[in-house]
Amino acid sequence: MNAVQPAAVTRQNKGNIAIVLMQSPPVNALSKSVRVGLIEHISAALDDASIEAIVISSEQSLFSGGADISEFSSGDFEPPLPSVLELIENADKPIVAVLNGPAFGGGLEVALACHYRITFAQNKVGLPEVNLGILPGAGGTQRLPRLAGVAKALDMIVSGKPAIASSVKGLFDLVVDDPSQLMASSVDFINDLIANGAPIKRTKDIDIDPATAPDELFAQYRQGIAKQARGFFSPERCIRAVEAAVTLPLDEGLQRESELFMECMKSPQARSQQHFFFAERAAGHVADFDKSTPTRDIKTVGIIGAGTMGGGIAMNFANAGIPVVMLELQQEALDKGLALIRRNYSNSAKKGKLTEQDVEDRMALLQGTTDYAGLAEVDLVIEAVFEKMDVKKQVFTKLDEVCKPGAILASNTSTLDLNEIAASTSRPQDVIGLHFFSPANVMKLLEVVKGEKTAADVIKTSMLMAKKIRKVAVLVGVCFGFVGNRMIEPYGRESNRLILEGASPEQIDKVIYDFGMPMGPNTMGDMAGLDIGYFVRQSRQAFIAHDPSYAVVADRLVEEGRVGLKVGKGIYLYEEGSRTPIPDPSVLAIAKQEAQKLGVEQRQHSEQEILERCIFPLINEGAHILEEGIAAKSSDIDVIYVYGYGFPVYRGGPMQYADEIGLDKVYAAMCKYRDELGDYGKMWFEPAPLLKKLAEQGKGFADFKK
Ligand code: T1G
Repeated sequence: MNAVQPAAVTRQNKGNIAIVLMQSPPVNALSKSVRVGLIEHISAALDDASIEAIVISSEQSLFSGGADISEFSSGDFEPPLPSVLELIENADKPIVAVLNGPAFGGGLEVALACHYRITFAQNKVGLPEVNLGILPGAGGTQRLPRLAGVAKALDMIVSGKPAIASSVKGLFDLVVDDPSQLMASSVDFINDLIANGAPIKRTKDIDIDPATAPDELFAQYRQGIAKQARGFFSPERCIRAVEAAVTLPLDEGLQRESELFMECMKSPQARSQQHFFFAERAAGHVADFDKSTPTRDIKTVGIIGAGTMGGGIAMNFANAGIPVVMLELQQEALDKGLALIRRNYSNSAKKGKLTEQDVEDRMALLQGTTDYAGLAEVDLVIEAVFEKMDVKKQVFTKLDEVCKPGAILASNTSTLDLNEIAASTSRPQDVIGLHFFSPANVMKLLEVVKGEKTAADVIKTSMLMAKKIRKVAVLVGVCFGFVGNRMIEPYGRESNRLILEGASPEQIDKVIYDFGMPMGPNTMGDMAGLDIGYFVRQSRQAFIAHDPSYAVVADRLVEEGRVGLKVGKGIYLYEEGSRTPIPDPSVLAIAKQEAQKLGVEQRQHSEQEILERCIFPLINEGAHILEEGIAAKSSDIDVIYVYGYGFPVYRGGPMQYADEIGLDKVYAAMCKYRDELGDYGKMWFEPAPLLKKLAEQGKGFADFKK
């Protein structure tokens, strides 16, 4: 016997007011049952002669998170949300939306179709559909401009960012300061409506004064968003929908909105961005722990190293109100680190992101010590010391001596073997990797690295702690480079090899930039410092010894002191104080010399070859990572690449991108380069067995479960 599902929508009459409540946890997504329930209860209230007004509100802590994204792929939109909104807007009794919590997407669109709207000042409302590669498809692009003005509506719709309710002038008929007074104030407001025979205010009756939306408004807006909207499909369609609101009556505007909505919905970008919405959340659903796994209480955190990395990590905890003890053995280094953090906070205050009080409150949470004993009582220690195994082992041996039982001992290593680090302690079950990406106080990604012996409660505590410090955590296994840095290696290798084969750095970077990465591999290498890759290659000679050409040009540049932007020259040249890469013909000359030495033939390369040779080996490495269980699912890899490396979210991440173009194409290209690039191809383009298998089965990485 199936348990009876509680009704997704309820109705109760309070005198002559019908209260219609959505109750569909966790976010009142406007699924079919909610849409059917709204139609049922609103229609019943309209037919009930004793009812003179109708309230729509929520039993949940938020009003509604919008349409049910998980239903999109079903293609079943019956009854369509716009039909529910037409019922509301055309009703002959006043319908009042009482927003008792955040209202996003279709949730806000329900409120926009109502005749009156009430909420509390600090509530949040938004139309975030653009983040899903679509646009508000239930009247949001037509009704919000009528209520809140074109400029505000344009910004909310195209940015997708939530707004504080009190900042959206014209949207609400009553805004109360105290949320606890919301319902009482709403009932009073509605009783007044009834008593005064207030009119039924339909948004569709509002015409937009064209003078408030001159053509230059849209032209300037397009220009203003050009950089961050680069490559995206839906922002432009959002703008066109709002333009329609200015010139067309509501019914025609809704038709135009619907056409643009379907244009977006059919795009690969919408599929990719909706994939990513769930991928980001699924990364936190770690199969390794369940409700019965306990967690450890983290009241104070120790950070070893007050340099750029350690300081950035410390800021994350101070921002979350968690006290930090920072250890540097030299007082001068400690003072310098704390001063850098204060400078960072002060800069945020200058930009208005923090108040001066915020700065002082956060700095007060940051204590320093020059003695390991200062870490004796912390619940979690994170070391951010030099990336060398013997240094890490010394630190962990010391932590094993001083830290209290049950303290979690974490390494911020970005490539080293966590199991080897854990083995230098008597408590490997308490050791975990917390790989922050630099700058640690900015980048959202955190690779949580589980060692062979890491305890389940340590994993669960770390994953939940990541959420508390507003990081997107992905659980990964131990291998060189874990997931992100392991996959970026073939990407960098191919860029170096293509330069050796005669491609110019700027040609490579343009192809990759046009693909949607924030910058090409050569610009990225110069910015990070070519010496980082150089030292990694030096430490991995055994792994690359079979390829004498491996990054030979980059190695030459580093050996000549050209380590990148920080010294004004790397693969590119840089003018004093400028970050603009300037191509340097001498790099091509070095490539030509080295190619001759190695017998490598130089030639022209198509953009397609450059793109495939940089991106497909990265994907292929992801397939190996899945086969080895280093990542639990392909969507975790996507989350790492979008948040850690700027992979365009409109492509969903490297593994989603591969699934979208078809693994058969990726497999065929890998085989092509394996067979056409001589010994080099045989060395580096052998398709991963999982890629081969899935391609032959006509499946995608998303179908693979270890
Ligand atoms: N549809 C389906 N599931 C949703 C959902 C939605 N709209 N919103 C959240 N979930 C799931 C989510 O996957 C997670 O599931 C759980 O709810 C808690 O989410 C016609 C077409 C509302 C601010 O884009 O921004 O309306 O992982 O962890 O941190 O114009 O969820 O637990 O299994 O994020 O408290 C537009 C998306 C839809 C808002 C709450 N709306 N959601 O944040 O919880 S398209 C959005 C959010 C649309 C109309 C168009 C956030 C939240 P699980 P959570 P949270």
